[in-house]
Amino acid sequence: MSDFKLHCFALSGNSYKVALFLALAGVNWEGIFVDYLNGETQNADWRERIHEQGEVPVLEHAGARISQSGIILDYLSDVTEKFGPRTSEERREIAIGA
Ligand SMILES: N[C@@H](CCC(=O)N[C@@H](CS)C(=O)NCC(=O)O)C(=O)O
Repeated sequence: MSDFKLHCFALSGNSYKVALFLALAGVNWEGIFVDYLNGETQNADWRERIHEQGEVPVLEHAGARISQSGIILDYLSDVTEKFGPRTSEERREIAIGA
């Protein structure tokens, strides 16, 4: 069983940013394909289970479910202690890029 689950799809740049982090960090993760183009995120059941506003990416980890790619990246840098800022200048630079 994976430590991190990422609800995502390949055409999503926001998903890609998070998937790239997970891959480069070398953690145990899996992508869960979201059939966005066929309207899966419009589905009431999907919205109730995964994200009420129907947005991707969504990360599941340690009982938490987190959305918004920039927030996810910040969370991941905290829990993995990788790719985080070493200075306040770097923190601002990362926030702009995320
Ligand atoms: N601010 C969000 C944006 C996420 C976003 O726009 N995701 C798109 C797919 S890449 C989406 O799910 N949009 C929902 C919709 O169009 O209904 C983030 O950075 O994660």
